[in-house]
Amino acid sequence: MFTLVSGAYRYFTRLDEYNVLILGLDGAGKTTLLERIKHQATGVGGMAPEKIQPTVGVNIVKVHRQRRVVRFMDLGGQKDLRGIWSSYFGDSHAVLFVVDSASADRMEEAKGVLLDLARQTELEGVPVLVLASKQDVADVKALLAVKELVNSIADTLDGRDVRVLGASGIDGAGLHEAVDWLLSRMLENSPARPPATSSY
Ligand SMILES: Nc1nc2c(ncn2[C@@H]2O[C@H](COP(=O)(O)OP(=O)(O)O)[C@@H](O)[C@H]2O)c(=O)[nH]1
Ligand SMILES: [Mg+2]
Repeated sequence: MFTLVSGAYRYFTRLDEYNVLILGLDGAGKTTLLERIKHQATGVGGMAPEKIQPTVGVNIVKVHRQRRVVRFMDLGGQKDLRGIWSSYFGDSHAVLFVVDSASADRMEEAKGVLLDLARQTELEGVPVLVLASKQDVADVKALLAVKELVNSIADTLDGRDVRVLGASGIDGAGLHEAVDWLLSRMLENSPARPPATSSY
């Protein structure tokens, strides 16, 4: 009897947790997007964009959706900090890759980094959402350029869920859709990558 009751208790208090790695070049807009996601999810917080400093460690924001927790982890994107990304790969359930769509001159560099991620065996099969950031200042062609970037490495990304969405960390455009898409794909992929569990 006790096991039944404690089993039911565990079931109803169980929280599934999914980890999303926010990756991309330095200055792509990762931390600004994360602060906006936090603001949209909680109605509070969300650092003013002009106060955001280049990320050195890791910024973590937890968003509760449909009795699940999505833990966004924003890692520093400077070249010499990218080495630590791999220590988070094994525990991640999705990648949110941010490309500064207003910066045409760094597209090739972003493509190289995304290609490298797509080749990592520890990330095999995880859904990848590519966010074309700074849509509030980019022109229409910018989103197309990010789509082309992703198409050009489609062979390497093959076999996983991939989507490109426009977004802005300043006005919040695209972010609800981004979180919804990530959660639905992580749920679909959960037989391959089960969530971590905790209880409330
Ligand atoms: N206009 C505009 N500027 C942005 C946006 N997101 C970030 N920025 C600016 O881009 C710079 C780098 O942003 P940050 O979030 O620190 O990039 P990170 O290095 O990828 O974390 C900052 O000056 C931000 O204010 C956006 O959506 N629109
Ligand atoms: Mg940052």
